[in-house]
Amino acid sequence: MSVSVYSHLKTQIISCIDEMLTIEAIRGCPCEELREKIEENTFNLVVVGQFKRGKTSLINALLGADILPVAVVPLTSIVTIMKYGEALRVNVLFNDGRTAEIKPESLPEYVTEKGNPKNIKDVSEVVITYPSPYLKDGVRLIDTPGVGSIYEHNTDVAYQYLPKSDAVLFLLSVDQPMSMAELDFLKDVREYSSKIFFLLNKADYLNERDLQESIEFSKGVLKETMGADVRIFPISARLALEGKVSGDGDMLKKSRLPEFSEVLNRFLIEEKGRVLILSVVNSLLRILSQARFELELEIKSLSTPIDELQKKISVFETKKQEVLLEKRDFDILLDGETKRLTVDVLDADITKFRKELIAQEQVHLEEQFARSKSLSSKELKAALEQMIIEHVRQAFNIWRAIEDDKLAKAFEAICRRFVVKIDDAVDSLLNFSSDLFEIPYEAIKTEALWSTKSRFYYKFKEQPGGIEIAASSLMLALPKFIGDKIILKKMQDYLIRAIDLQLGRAGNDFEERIQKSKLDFMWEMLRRIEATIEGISTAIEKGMAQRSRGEKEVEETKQALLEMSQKLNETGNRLMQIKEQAV
Ligand SMILES: Nc1nc2c(ncn2[C@@H]2O[C@H](COP(=O)(O)OP(=O)(O)OP(=O)(O)O)[C@@H](O)[C@H]2O)c(=O)[nH]1
Ligand SMILES: [Mg+2]
Repeated sequence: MSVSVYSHLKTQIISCIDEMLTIEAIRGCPCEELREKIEENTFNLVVVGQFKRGKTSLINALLGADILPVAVVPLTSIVTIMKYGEALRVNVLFNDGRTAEIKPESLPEYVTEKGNPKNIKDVSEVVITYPSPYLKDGVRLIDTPGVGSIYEHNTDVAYQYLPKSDAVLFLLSVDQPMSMAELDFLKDVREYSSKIFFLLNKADYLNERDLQESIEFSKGVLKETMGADVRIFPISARLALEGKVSGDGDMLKKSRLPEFSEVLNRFLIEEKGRVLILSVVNSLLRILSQARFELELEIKSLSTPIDELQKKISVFETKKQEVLLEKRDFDILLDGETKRLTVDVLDADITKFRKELIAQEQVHLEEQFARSKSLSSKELKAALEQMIIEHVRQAFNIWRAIEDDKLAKAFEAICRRFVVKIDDAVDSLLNFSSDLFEIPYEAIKTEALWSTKSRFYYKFKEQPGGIEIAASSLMLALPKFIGDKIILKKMQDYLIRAIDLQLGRAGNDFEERIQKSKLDFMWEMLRRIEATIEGISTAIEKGMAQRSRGEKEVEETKQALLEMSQKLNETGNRLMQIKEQAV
């Protein structure tokens, strides 16, 4: 499936949903939710690499516009997220939770090392919306600061976005052979992300023979680290951008970016797009199938003799009670499972992270202390304090992103198991009623929805909340030789306090999110059992109520119901066609 097919199927599905929403026999809510899922699906691409490999240039090239600042010196210092929007707009998010919209021209004042040295402006990330067709189907491009430059603080920032990536674009460039630091970074990237594409940028510097040599060299080095042969895509971000901006097709082709783009898109669609389409279509077919069953039941109860109908209703009642009991069991089980997630996973991770971070930062603190002998007490205190705040913040941002991903996966695994069980309960109720009232019912499995990476229930926090650490209150009125020792001791206490405060917050935040995700899931899933029971009961009641009216009215109702059923079939056929195109 290509991007354009994906895009086309997506539009078709949305139009089917709109159609379904006009049919009286379908209750609106689940359809709306499915529409949201398909409309909000994103493909997150994170661009990483050593400084100056051309990450930012690549993003400009993919967009075909000179939006992000590029330079010959280490530049990008802040993560920038590009996503689709009707107009070019730039929003800056700060570590303390503030946001501000800025003019696009002011971008360098926030995202570059020069305009915002050492991130004195305390920016956490920048979000840019732009009407590029490339972003239209939910692609998000994430630019990260280069690792390994003299600006150490830039390095860590790059890590935070890896866990949520669908693919990582790892940039190498022909003008700098691969370094040890690059390989170390790659080892980390490998830990956090499941798919890495390797790009060898600035191919325009070399002739074809030298380029091949450069590719072979990188391949050899990468094979060792990755444990297998990897494909390397030579590209020229510069030529690609120039080609796109000037409309020079030959130049674009020469840049070889289109070749890579195609492979990348195919991967994204196969991996995520197709599964999403199939699962949404299956869910819609399921809704249709159930609605059709209820319609037929209503038609049936228009004509079945009353006492026969009443006997059947009382048999149905018994089954209904059984299913409701089962539903209560699900409630209790799910509650237990999520509690276990909090205790076994989250609490254990917090304890481990705390221990490691305290040990690591105590070493840093002592090193910094030894280096700062010449400072006055006041300066010493300020320097140590600033270091603690910076380090703790960095460490937390990274840990939080990884933990978030881990919890999301664990939570979805729980959901997956329950969905299968709940589907079975609903199907058993429908199959039972199908036998009882002698009406066909076609059960459609929706499992595919849960075998995807798309996280439907776990509440991701889009923006990590600000990390604020209050300065320590410490008297400095002691003589320097005693004072410095006391400062170190006080700063050690401060470090632990800062870590514990952050951990307390992060822990609560995670727990709350697991709880909310659970409630959401429970509500939606268990509601399906109730909706099924209600649907069946209502259909019978409606049919029975109609019978007291004249024969002519009954016939008219029957006709209207048959027409509605016909509409359901038509939409069902359209969905089946979509499904065929997607497999
Ligand atoms: N010749 C050539 N130069 C390129 C190409 N891509 C990028 N450059 C140049 O390489 C330099 C670095 O490009 P950037 O895009 O800023 O690199 P970066 O990886 O984002 O750098 P940091 O943000 O500092 O990590 C700039 O001078 C670019 O013009 C290319 O394909 N060919
Ligand atoms: Mg850059």
